[in-house]
Amino acid sequence: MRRLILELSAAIGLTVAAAISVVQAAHAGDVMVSDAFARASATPVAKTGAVYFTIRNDGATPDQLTAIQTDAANMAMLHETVEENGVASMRHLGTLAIGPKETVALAPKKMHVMLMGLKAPLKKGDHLEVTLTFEKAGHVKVDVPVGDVAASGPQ
Ligand SMILES: [Cu+2]
Repeated sequence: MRRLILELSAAIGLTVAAAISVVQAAHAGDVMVSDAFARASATPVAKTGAVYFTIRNDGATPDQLTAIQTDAANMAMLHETVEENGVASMRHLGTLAIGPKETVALAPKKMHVMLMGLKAPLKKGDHLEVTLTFEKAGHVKVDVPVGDVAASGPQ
């Protein structure tokens, strides 16, 4: 009996580990996307939101992120946060290049995917599906868990 319980718990442990790895990373070709998260909306009437993740290019040639799509919002685009004279503002980036063997992290105060025209406010615990299109690797479907209003990483 004791042996059976041990084997069962080992099997459950493996299942949980497998499920977590599926949630934490998605890839196509040489491109891997991991550590995705979104911030919960601060108000129930929020129309914009931000999504963050890390992109790694394991290939020997450069690739670039060319399009972002999600059913959670009317539009999703890449934004860079720039600070000039102490004032932070956002700038739209058309594409994002990822060099061979390079890792690029979207993070608060650096870069984010801006969701514009949210269909519903983002609630902690929700999951969004975001599809990233790379010039060479193609489409990568990313599961994005929603964290706290001020989340700085996946929780
Ligand atoms: Cu923005």
